[in-house]
Amino acid sequence: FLKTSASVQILGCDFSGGQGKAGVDQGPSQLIQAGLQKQIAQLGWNVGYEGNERYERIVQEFAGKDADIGQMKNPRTVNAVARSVADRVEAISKAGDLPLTLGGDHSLGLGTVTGTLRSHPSAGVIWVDAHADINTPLTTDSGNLHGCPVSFLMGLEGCDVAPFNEWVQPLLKPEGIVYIGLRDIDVEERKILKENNIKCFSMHHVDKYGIGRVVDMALDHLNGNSGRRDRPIHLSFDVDGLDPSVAPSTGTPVRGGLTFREGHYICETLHETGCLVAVDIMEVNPSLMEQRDAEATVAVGCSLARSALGETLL
Ligand code: EXY
Ligand code: MN
Ligand code: MN
Ligand code: MN
Repeated sequence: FLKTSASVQILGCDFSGGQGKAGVDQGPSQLIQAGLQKQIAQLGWNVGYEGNERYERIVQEFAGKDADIGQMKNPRTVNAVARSVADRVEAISKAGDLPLTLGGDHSLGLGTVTGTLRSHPSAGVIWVDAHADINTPLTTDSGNLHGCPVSFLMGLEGCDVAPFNEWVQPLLKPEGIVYIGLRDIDVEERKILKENNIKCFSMHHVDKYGIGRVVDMALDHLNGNSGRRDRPIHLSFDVDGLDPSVAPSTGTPVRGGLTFREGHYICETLHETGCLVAVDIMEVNPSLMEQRDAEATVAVGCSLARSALGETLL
């Protein structure tokens, strides 16, 4: 696999329905206002940007008509938005461009990874997060679907439910994802991760091995320990993977996270592989914490994206 795209298409997903806090739907517009599009252009990419009108329409369509299904909150809205995102990411990717999706809450990951896997069925996923986002409709206590996208991607028990089963396919195999940064996992999620033998580098492993070896081992795992580095990679970066001192304005902060450099190192190293086919920057919520915290979080979201697109390479 050799990536040849010279164009990035930014997909702004102003969506918050996968969790309960307002404001995460302002993440994309803030990242854009901070100059992300121009910053990426300066790295030598052609850059397009598409905003949120399509998702706004979906949110309005279901407003007041989206009762819980079992434990799941806002299921119809999350479903329709993820479905639409999947179609866009697939189309962008099939056109040979690199989709950069800005969230918005991480339920969007169901859409982005589905889109990538339709275009690159062999792609592997690196999911940077404090959380595993692998609850199922049967195990979730919060009912927040941003805690569930990975289980839907894998078609785990309990995920064959309406309305998701109208389109979601189990495209992701347990060996096709690696986590980095985990430190807040629910009891039942832990069971799921163990039973499915899913590769997890928690903060404990980052401390133990250092981020350099962790990223190396993550890439080795996705490449079947073949020594090659040619599997297409989808990076889904939840900014709460970073320490709250680095990315304070996010809905579910957990202390003890990745440093500024560790986060950027991941992005830089994945860029270096030449195999990145999609990038998500998720869970930036500029309405949380103080103004200066919001600005710092937006700035780090921009710089993570730039690193994934090659900024620091000389
Ligand atoms: N595991 C908890 C839940 O399912 O509600 C917390 C999930 C937070 C998910 C954030 C987006 O990464
Ligand atoms: Mn997440
Ligand atoms: Mn998270
Ligand atoms: Mn539970």
